[in-house]
Amino acid sequence: MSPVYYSLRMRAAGAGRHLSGAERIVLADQAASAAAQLVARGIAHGGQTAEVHCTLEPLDAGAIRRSRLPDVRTWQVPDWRAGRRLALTLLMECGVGESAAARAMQALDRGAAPGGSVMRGAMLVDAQSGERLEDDPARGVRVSRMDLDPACRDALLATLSGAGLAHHRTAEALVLAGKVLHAPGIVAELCWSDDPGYLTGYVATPAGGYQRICPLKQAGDRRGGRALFVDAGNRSLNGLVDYLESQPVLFTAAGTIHPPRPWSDAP
Ligand code: WAQ
Ligand code: MG
Repeated sequence: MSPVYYSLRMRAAGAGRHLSGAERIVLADQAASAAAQLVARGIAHGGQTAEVHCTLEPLDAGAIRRSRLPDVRTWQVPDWRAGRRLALTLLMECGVGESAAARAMQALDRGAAPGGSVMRGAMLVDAQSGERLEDDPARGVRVSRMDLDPACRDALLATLSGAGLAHHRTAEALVLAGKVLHAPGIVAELCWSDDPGYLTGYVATPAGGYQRICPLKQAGDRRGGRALFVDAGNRSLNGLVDYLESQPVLFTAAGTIHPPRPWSDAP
């Protein structure tokens, strides 16, 4: 019998706001332990968590696409402001307009949801005009149904960890960016965490892969988020959102992982 894959999603909320979320693709015999892990993560928010929702849904195995993770580069910058300048440079190199990139960074910096709080999902941003395109600016678009292939998950995690990328955030962000980079009309993704202690962020582009920037935010800052830059001339927003939310993608191989390098634009 061929294996049955499930989409497993968790979201945790408290005091009327989103606290954390996660998405996995698991086999039936791993579903209970993976769900328990995500519930544990959802309630580990310093007593703020009021509710944790877990959803388990079978996937059509024939619809699953398999792919390779993006190549990884890590740039060490002198401080978070230099990190933002590098992010701007990388975004402009791949065709995002300067003001569109700057506006998106400003939105993430201030809290991209109405009222300055953190969004549950990603903003969709017109790569030229900088206009926000998502229907719901509080929820954004939640990229879902992607994971390391269960058949090689442990080997891929060992490869990442052997290259100095042991944090679960890195593997999860790499998987998310890997799915995003195959999306129709995507020019780039920009991300930094809402965790006040996790300062590494990234810019991902189809040509440049996954480029980590350490640091990309200031220590102690509780704001973070994601901007997905969309080619204005190639905008089938419904098709794009449907792919991001629903198309299952599993990663079966790592890309090239380059050693960390310093970057500075100081004279
Ligand atoms: N789809 C869309 N947006 C999401 C998703 C998703 N599945 N998950 C999170 N977001 C948005 C949401 O606004 C979060 O507030 C924000 O992104 C940050 O999420 O070492 O940990 O889970 O290479 O805090 C990046 C660098 C870490 C990793 C990112 O994001 C590395 C991170 P977090
Ligand atoms: Mg998260």
